[in-house]
Amino acid sequence: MPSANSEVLAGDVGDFDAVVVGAGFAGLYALHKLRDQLGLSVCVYEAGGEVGGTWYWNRYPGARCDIESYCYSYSFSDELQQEWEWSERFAGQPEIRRYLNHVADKFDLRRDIQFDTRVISATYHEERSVWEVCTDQDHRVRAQFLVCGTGNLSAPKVPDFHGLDSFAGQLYCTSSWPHQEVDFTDQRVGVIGTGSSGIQVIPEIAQQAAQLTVFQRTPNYATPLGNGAMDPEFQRYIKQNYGTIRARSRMNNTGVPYDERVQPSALDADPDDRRRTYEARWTEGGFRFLKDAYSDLLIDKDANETAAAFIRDKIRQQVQDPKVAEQLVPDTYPYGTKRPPLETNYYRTFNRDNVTLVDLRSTPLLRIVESGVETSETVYELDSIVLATGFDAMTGPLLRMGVRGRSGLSLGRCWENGPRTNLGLMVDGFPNLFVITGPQSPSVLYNMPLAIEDHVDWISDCIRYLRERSVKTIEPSAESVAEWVSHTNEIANATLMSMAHSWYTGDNIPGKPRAFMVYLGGAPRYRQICDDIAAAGYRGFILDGAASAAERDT
Ligand code: N01
Repeated sequence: MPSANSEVLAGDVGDFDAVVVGAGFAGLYALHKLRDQLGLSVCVYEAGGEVGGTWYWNRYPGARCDIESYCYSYSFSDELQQEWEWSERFAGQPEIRRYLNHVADKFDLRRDIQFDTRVISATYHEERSVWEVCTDQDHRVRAQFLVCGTGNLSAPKVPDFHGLDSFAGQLYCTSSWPHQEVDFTDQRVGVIGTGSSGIQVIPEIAQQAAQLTVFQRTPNYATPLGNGAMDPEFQRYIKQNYGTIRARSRMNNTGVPYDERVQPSALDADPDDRRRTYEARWTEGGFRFLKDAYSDLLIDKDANETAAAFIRDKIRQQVQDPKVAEQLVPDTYPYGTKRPPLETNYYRTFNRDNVTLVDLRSTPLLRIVESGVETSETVYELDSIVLATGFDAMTGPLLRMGVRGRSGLSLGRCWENGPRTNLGLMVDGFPNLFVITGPQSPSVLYNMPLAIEDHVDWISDCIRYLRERSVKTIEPSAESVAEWVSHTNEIANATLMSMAHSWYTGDNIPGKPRAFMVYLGGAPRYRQICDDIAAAGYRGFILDGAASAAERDT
């Protein structure tokens, strides 16, 4: 069996059963599953210098997960679950990287991963039913299956600030933070962007910099993370009950084992009871405030407003200067319709003497100049600028990879009006191309490691099915894709989720077609649909150029 490291040298052409792109949570598990359980020859390409994916690149101070670590981790190996000890309730980026390195060692994954190697094109050759994959290191390999573990938030948004190149100080991006420690002591620092990344990095930089200026365009509804050291007693309890915890997590839309105490409607609740419920979830931290209180918060605008008003009051209570507090209060979109950040000391950071908030809605950012940031009001002189301006989410990583399917059709052309998939897993006209947590699957609104495991397991079962029947290709029918797109949109339109301008809809990228890119029917229901389709002989899919057996029989 060829090995990615030993046999595919620059310029060579190698043949594999599968090429996997990415060595984050998704690519690592895909390699393990396809190589070690299915017996395929697998080559993995990873643009970073080590495993980790998003946790390799986003190493800015304060970066940490916001789903509890005992949930935000693999479930496929109980041995792994039992041996790994999390030190905090929500692990920081260095600990998550240590965990993924441990996984790579334990399952001997590195030998099939080419690091520092970016895939620059993937072309389907119809006559041979193979994918040819080229990299920026001059590799050219062929494989029957192309599995994309490219992540949903891995293509940084490059903001089109006029004059960005003219800045004489240091420029940093949270999404590609330097490997060596950055020291902001005695510096005047500006942070642009107040999404999850900005909200994590701002309190950290404020503790070091002489002066921190935060440039905010849209305020966010951030609720407390509630981090702390992992209680050894709780860790023991988890390990003893991991099977049940994972089963409960998989039956929960967010992929966490929250109690089944969520009440149907915030509007039906007595106002005092509702306030107590919000207060309790606020104190518990994590996603409990959004996901474990009332089930109509993302469906009914009035219900949503009860939660939004509660958060606004909390912001006002935390920020001493009423003018600054009002600038931090969101009021132009419903709570949860932009991805809600979870915070540690974020709002209180604005009480510090060395922190200034600049409201870009009232004083727009005009340009970056040599000495700093110019708004309609003044020039802010800065030594360093930190861009926390987000990602070309969901579709960006795939579209930047130069994918071409049948008849040379580019994925970009195919998705020119927004992503079109069946199940978020496959695209018509792109046979044997699998996307892990692709657009129109639950992905980012579920617990990512579990979402990844669900998809990799489905892909692996599918490949096994094809191989057992000597079927060379699978792709969704155009009809099944049309149905899935319309089903996904129908569910999204029944919610409030499209009401904000966010990366969920592509609005954060100028010129990107607007489409809600996440399946909102819930992971348990979604998993059942995927399982039913597989059990029906891949209903809605075309096998070797013909409708699946199930479809022919009906
Ligand atoms: O990016 P974002 P992010 N001028 O798009 C502003 C995950 N994540 O990297 O809202 C001025 O949310 C933009 O303003 P606006 C998580 O899923 C998880 O912070 O467009 N400002 C916004 O404030 C998250 O949702 C964790 O008006 C500009 C910010 O930049 C996702 O990654 C931690 C601008 C971008 O916010 C993305 O988060 C970090 C411009 N031209 C990230 N362009 C965890 O905790 C953009 N902005 C697990």
